[in-house]
Amino acid sequence: MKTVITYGTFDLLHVGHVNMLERLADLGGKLIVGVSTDEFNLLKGKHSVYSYAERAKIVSALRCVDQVIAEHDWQQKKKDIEQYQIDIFGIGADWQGKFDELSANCEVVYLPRTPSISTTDLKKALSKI
Ligand code: C2G
Repeated sequence: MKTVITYGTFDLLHVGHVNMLERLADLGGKLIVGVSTDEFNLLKGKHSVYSYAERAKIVSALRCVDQVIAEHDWQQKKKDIEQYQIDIFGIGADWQGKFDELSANCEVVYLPRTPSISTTDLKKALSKI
């Protein structure tokens, strides 16, 4: 059993998020998800429809997710990897290479995104209804 960690906003949870989380969970057997706080989202230039509390509750309800923690900043990953004894850090290939420095602390994997779906597109579609 290996412990996997990933991070994200996970606003308006959709099948692309679920595909990623299920594939990451399958890599190790235990999955911890860092959900970006509303404050960190603003630093990422994102304005979520759902609050942090709502996004964290929705993600934690997924069968493949074992634990949800708050993602407050860019720097916490190394500490999280140590604190939660992480074996694998994984994230979508849209971040390819951005977190390679974590390979000193654990295995780093970038997985392909699910095509043709994004929170941005969902927001656009909903705004036209
Ligand atoms: N994702 C995916 N397929 C999509 C959309 C998203 O696989 N169609 C994946 C992303 O690659 C990411 C995860 O779902 O691994 C969460 O995506 P976002 O909520 O957009 O999170 P992001 O803004 O990438 O935040 O410190 C890391 C950041 O917090 C990542």
